[in-house]
Amino acid sequence: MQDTSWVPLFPEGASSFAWEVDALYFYLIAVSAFFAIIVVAAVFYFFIKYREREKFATPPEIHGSIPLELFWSFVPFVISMTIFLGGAIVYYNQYKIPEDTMEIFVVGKQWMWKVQHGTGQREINELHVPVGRKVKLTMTTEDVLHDFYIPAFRTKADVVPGRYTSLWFEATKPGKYRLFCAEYCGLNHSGMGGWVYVMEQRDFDNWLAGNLSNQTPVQQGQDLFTNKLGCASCHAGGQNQRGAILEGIFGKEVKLVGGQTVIADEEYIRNSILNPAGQVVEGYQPIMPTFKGQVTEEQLVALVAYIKSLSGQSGTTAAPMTPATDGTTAAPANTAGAGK
Ligand code: HEC
Ligand SMILES: [Cu+2]
Repeated sequence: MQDTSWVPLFPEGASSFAWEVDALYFYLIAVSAFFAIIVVAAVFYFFIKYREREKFATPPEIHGSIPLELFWSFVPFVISMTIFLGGAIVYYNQYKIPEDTMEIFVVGKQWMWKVQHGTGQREINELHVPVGRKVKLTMTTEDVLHDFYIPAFRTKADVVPGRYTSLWFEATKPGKYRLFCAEYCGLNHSGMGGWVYVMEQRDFDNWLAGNLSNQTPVQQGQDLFTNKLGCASCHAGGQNQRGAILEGIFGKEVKLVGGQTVIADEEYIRNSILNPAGQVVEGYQPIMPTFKGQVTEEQLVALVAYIKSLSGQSGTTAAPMTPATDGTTAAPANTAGAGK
């Protein structure tokens, strides 16, 4: 049973884990209803059984019962453990991001969602995704806390200023689904939403192809890196290299001055750009200037995508894309199979 759309109060379920969330929810309701009924029935039963029959009667003394104590300790323990385990499994499936995802960037802003695809296609308050493909959203916000919520996919995640958060899903049914901001974020919070369009892979490819003149995030990042922000003057390699080597660092451990090591993930790269003095790479002088206030969230996303691509991590299409050097875009290939 994977379809709960017949339940009047439930939104349609359209992701690979929607039914798991619903099943857990039904289970919680069933457990609660079961005990509510027992309690209410016992209340009425005792009402009648122990009603006042004569004034000032002394009831018989009750002594403890070990088997009874064991029984009502053990049974609730087992039940609460099934709730815990069910919750943990559903949580794990949602928050562990699988490897082979198509990455899409999302920047929240009072009061809109700005989306950019790996091919450069941009959209606002709309998100087009292919059906049967694992999609990862890497999200941040320009201003306050927001929360990206797609009820039909049974998933949501906070979008936090100054950080990247991510969320993944695999849509199972083509269609049009609601998208909301689920964190009160000011006057027009209720208007901060839109639609998710789940399309067949072929339609999605056509939709993407409708806008190939755009730069991809990687190309945009490269442009910022070499031209607009001048990162290349220190990081380009060769004899004049004064900055740390960026090729191949993504996902690897970086040794910092002071002996600490960190994993070079999106967050780390972002911090290295905004607050370089905070984590200085071993063997280098802290000469990198801060770029705080000079780059927008979208430019940061592009820089991160570019630095990732230097490690052979495109993360933007399922097909491995060679780091963009000549301004061409790898066409999104349909490689992912539909489901497990
Ligand atoms: C003045 C030279 C200079 C400029 C300009 C510069 N950097 Fe750096 N960068 C460095 C140095 C030196 C380090 C190593 C010391 C440190 O971590 O601060 C570094 C470190 C980094 C790191 C961490 C690397 C690692 O191996 O962990 C990243 C990422 C980075 N820079 C990105 C950028 C980006 C993006 C820009 C442009 C927006 C930029 N840098 C501009 C000199 C520079
Ligand atoms: Cu919001």
